[in-house]
Amino acid sequence: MAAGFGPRPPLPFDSEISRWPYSTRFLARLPRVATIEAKSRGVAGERLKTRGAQLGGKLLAAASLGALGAIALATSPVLAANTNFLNPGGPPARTIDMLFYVFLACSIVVLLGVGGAIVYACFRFRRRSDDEMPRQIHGNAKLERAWIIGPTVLLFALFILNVVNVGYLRNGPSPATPAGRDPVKIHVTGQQFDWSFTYSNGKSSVRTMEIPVNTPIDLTTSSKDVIHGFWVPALGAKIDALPGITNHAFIEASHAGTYQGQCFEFCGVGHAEMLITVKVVSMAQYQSYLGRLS
Ligand SMILES: [Cu+2]
Repeated sequence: MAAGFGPRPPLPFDSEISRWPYSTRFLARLPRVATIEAKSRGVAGERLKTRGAQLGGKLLAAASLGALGAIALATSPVLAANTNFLNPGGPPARTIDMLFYVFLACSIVVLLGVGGAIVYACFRFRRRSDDEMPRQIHGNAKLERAWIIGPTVLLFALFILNVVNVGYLRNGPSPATPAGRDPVKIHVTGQQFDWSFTYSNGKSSVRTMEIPVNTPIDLTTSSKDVIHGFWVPALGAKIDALPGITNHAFIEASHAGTYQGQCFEFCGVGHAEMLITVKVVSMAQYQSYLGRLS
């Protein structure tokens, strides 16, 4: 009998082969496994489609709400008029915008400088492996001087810029200067929930104030009840109207037109109704308006 044709003696790793996932038994079951997998993929696909449809529906609902909100805001009488403080209607609003842009530019420079230095340090001086200790630094006199002197100079410059302009923004151009013109005095009274404006001849108007163009308006404000806030963004001043205290502000318009404002201190349930309309007209029209008031 030829040696080697008898039954093969079991090999020590046969049992391992039978446990291997791709054993003969497993391969024989493959078509069934493939069917189950395909089915489960189908179910998962359906679930994915359903979730996609739900998400699409939510996005559509959000977009519709957004569009409705935009239409409601666009047709609002407040937004129909110029209420944008970055679209100045006169010299004080232009001065406020100049201050805003200077502060914004300085803030951006500081943000980029500090943020950039942090990001740079994170990458440049990071620990590159577990057995590496980054170089330890115990001070840098030049850098320390720079970050003390730099911000001090910057803050002092911004402080001076504010000090130089705050008097003008509060009181208007001094009559003694070339830009000085006699101001028109108007007293603003806030009460729940209306504004009234009393002119130099003692006559008053409600909600709508008329002022002459290119003329400083010297405003005094007070309140009959709670704290209100007078603000017509495109013309400048933002000033509280306080009960028992007379406050002071200055506005001016360079062009004829209508400007809208709103009480900016929450003063009760009718706060949203406390709109302010300022009509800017020529001096002749203003004088005629004063004559018509009762
Ligand atoms: Cu209010």
